[in-house]
Amino acid sequence: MEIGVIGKPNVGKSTFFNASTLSGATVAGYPFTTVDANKAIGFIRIPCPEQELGTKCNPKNSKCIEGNRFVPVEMIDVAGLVPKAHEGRGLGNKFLDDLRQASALIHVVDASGGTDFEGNPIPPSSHDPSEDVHFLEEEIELWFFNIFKRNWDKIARRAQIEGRDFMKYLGDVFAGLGFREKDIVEAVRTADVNPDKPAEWSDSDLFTFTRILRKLSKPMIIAANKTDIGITEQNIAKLKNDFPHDIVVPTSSMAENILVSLAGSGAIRYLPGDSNYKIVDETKITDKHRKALEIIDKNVFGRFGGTGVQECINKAVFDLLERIVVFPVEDENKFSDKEGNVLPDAYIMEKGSTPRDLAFKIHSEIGEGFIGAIDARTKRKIAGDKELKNGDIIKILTR
Ligand SMILES: Nc1nc2c(ncn2[C@@H]2O[C@H](COP(=O)(O)OP(=O)(O)OP(=O)(O)O)[C@@H](O)[C@H]2O)c(=O)[nH]1
Ligand SMILES: [Mg+2]
Repeated sequence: MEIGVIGKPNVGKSTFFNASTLSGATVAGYPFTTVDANKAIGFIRIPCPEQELGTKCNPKNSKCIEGNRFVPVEMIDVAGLVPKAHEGRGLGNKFLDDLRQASALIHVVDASGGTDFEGNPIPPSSHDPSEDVHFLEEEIELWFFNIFKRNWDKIARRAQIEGRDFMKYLGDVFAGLGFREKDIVEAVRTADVNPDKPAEWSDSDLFTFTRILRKLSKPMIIAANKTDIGITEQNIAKLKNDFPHDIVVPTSSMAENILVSLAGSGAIRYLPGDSNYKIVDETKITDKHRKALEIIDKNVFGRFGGTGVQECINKAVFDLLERIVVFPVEDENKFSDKEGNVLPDAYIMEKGSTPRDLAFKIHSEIGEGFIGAIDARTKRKIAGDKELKNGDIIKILTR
């Protein structure tokens, strides 16, 4: 499961990526700073059950800070995308290729309206960020469409001749694009096209199918960035109004970057996703920092209650991708593994997963030996096919 950070050039993608992964991708105020995609680990933030259970955890696959569990997710920062990228403009095709495996996208737009279509800086409020959402969605859809179109006749004919289940076949042929079979089935149904006769689909059928499949397989959150500039409210209201079905999160990736770096140096106390910070060492705060913090107080915390960066990652995982987090344990009384580590692991799983799925996720041998599970909170046995809930602590029973 990879989360892609995308958008046109110079909107703050690398700044967002660096702030959320604590890595050092190059940031600069001109287009195409990023050429090769950067990959790093970001985190979702959830309450750690240690507090509720009155215990102290020893995390292994995640980290816990002051009762907050940060669970890793892979993130990818790609080159900026300009109009007609699907025809290869800018770094078009390369950028699009880098996105193949992303299961959700965070679309960073410059909500201050201070960047044109090509990523050149222009005076604030001179560009409507809603237009960026339209063009970017269309670029991705046209990219998919062209890939389908190039191969369609061949695969449609082959599927029909060989009498294959076309929806499954399509998923297999384009496995590299990360389409799930259930999304293909849903897109065929919604587009109202005949899966038994794909060779008869018109271009318009194929495009409708592609658009729906894109929405399902690469869902997007809009990060309305650069809120620190202070004149973004109108554009954010317009984005919410123009895209009522999308999640729009006001963000300041620059603020998040400053806050996490000041927290890292011990100058302030701040955790990603906090709605405030506290100065703990005045001597580490320069005049420049102080000025930046004043702006962050006023424009970011004052107006939006946070930098929004953590919120985007959490929403991508929980709302767009509909995941849950489950804590497997081996000792349901101590909530620990065999070595006594309390709440050692936090697994991100698809909603609808069962204890049996969890067993297979831990190890195929555990999955094969699965005979049942215990809810460690209630100490009750639960059925192997019962749907797990977010935050469940589960002991797997094996033969
Ligand atoms: N005011 C403000 N500036 C920001 C913010 N995020 C990024 N910037 C600035 O915007 C410019 C571009 O930032 P990058 O992170 O390099 O943008 P990018 O989208 O990765 O750009 P490319 O790699 O060229 O596509 C830099 O000057 C950043 O300092 C923000 O939240 N607020
Ligand atoms: Mg970049």
